[in-house]
Amino acid sequence: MERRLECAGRELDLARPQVMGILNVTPDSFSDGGVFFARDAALGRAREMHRAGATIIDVGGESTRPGAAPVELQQELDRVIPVIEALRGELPAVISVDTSKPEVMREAVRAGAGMINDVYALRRPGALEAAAAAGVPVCLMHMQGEPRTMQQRPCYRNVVEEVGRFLRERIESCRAAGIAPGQLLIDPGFGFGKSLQHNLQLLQGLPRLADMGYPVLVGLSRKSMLGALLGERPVDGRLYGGLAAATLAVWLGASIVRVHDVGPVVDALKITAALQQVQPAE
Ligand code: PT1
Repeated sequence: MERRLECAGRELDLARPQVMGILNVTPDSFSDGGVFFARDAALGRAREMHRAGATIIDVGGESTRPGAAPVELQQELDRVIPVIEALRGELPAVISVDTSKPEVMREAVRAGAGMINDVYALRRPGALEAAAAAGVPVCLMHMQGEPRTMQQRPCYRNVVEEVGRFLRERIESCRAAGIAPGQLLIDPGFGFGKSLQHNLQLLQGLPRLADMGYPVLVGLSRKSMLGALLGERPVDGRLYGGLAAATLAVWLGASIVRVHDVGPVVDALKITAALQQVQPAE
């Protein structure tokens, strides 16, 4: 697998685990302060995550968590583009844009984004073409259904095989659209149309996805899967479980972890990385 990923002039070293910090620019996640308040809060949060060791900042203006409703194009642009422009000038990190809309992909890359993170894996009309023209790496994620309803009755015969088959099909579409294989990352989409059992089987089966030869990105941070395993623990009590999950995911083959709690995860992954790199005793 290619160990260096070039993201609009900034390099990621995938020979070591990398941490992607989550930057939500959704006014609802900052009570009712509005878009300007959300923008300032987001910039402060990005600086903090970069200082704590995030090498990628994932900027999103539309929630895709279970039950979330879609956001209008102009609203999403108004939220993410000014933040991407400001971050590009200020931080040396890779800026990723978490979007499914081709217009947002185009504008975000024009504003300085070096990666596209699409939970719809470029299935929206025009997204394949927009990503191909943008020329930056793309993360293809698996989702069954759509955010509003995906947790109603998730169903698979073999979740690891089906997610693998879906990702291979999306990779084929990307290559046919002119996206180089070295520009692709894959993500099993934890929590996106999956029961607890499905999520655990996917984590266990991560080596099989990693064997496809593309860098694997995972998002487990604060998700309900952790809450369920911890006895219905609320979101703010899932940090230690999340550290175990991030550590295991990297040990099982993930190259990038998408997280809220950057500092703690960076520490945990120093242990994992040391173990991955130590020379075995004779
Ligand atoms: C993810 C991801 C993402 N997750 C990528 N992008 C979210 N590449 C947004 C829950 O069960 O895993 N990979 N962008 C957030 N989505 C969720 C899904 C948040 C489920 C919470 C849950 O609690």
